[in-house]
Amino acid sequence: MRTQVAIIGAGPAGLLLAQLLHQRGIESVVLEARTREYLEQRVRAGVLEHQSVDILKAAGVGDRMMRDGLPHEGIFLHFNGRNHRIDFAELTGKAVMIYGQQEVVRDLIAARQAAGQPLYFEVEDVSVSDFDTDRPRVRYRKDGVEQTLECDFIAGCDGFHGVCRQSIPERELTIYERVYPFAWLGLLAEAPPASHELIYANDSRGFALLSMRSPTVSRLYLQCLPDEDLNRWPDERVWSELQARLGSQLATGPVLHKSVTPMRSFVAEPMSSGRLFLAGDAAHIVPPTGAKGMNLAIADVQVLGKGLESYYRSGNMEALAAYSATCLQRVWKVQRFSWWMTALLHRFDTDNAFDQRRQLAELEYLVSSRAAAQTLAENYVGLPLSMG
Ligand code: RFL
Ligand code: PHB
Repeated sequence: MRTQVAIIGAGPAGLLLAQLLHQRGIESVVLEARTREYLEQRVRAGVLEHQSVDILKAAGVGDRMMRDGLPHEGIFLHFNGRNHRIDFAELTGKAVMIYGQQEVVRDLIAARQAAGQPLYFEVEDVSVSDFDTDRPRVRYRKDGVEQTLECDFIAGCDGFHGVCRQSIPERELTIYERVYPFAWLGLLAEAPPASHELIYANDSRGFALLSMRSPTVSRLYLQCLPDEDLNRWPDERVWSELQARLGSQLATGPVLHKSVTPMRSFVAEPMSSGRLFLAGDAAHIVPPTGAKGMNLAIADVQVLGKGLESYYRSGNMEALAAYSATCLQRVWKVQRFSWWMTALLHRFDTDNAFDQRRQLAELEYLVSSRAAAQTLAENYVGLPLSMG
């Protein structure tokens, strides 16, 4: 089998790249290890930057998002017993969109199928090779049959635990990493959110976040131990802890999903090797506090799609050669923001009373200085791609 671009992974990065290429008449094959049902139900990100919204609309997959998504023009920071609003619309003229990652994935899978383009689920034993030549290959097994896919380029969109980054010779990559000494316990519940906008709380008991998926479904998080045992967290304890940290009277309801997410910052440089290009979580991870992971994946494939388009139009490799450097400029700014939001809002086990007062002083400064609030706002709604 032969195609122009072999895409490994059908998360937001892989599926959106496939759609961007299809719009430009470039052929691709998408290979995914999991089932379609699993991808469409996996509860993950929920916030789209304004630029991600524009990219999804231009990709022709924005209809349901524009109908069912919730545009938000600000967030609340909760500390010292009070909520303080950061007004994105006033500070930046922009907003974000609340729309679940699994809905983005659902829309992209539907678009791929409507276009009649190849997307294979439950593919096993994927391996990538020969990307240091102009005939890269992907081997995999589907329904028990070994297959080889020859291509011009491989897009490694297979997430943090995928095979693509691991196939790049170790000596070519530099890894930058920080693992945080806490995790998030996340709850999805059938309960109307207690606030119409997100609340990020810095509380002496630890961080908490109120988010949502719709006017009747709440998404809530609280800082917990990195190896937290969910058995220690029956629903009643989670609700009362959230209530205490968020300082809001929460409407409770049936819990649809409960899980623990470890937190890390991670960058692999460069984001390419020969004709293999890494995009999204395969190349970098951010702690979820800034709501950036899915947005970085979307920004990466926008750059990669343009690079591939330029190659197939004119045979020019220049934009592809610049792919890694172009993305990393922005990736590092987003890494910095995600680390900063995390450091501002969480309790670290190494913190003492001085650190806690310093955090509160920084929060006070943020909500009393327009310059400081604007810095948060312009990063949260999303830095432009050109700031790369
Ligand atoms: P994904 O979504 O992990 O997709 C990779 C896909 O590759 C498949 N795969 C393979 N397929 C074939 N062969 C192999 N060998 C394969 N190995 C893996 C996997 O099955 C999978 O389907 O990566 P992608 O596309 O780069 O997208 C990244 C995002 O998923 C991720 O950054 C976000 O979910 C992070 N994130 C958030 N991002 C935001 O922008 N805003 C948020 O509000 C936000 N909140 C979050 C988050 C992540 C969270 N968790 C659970 C990690 C909240 C949480 C709790
Ligand atoms: C979410 O709704 O899942 C969410 C919102 C904001 C974050 C992280 C996750 O910072």
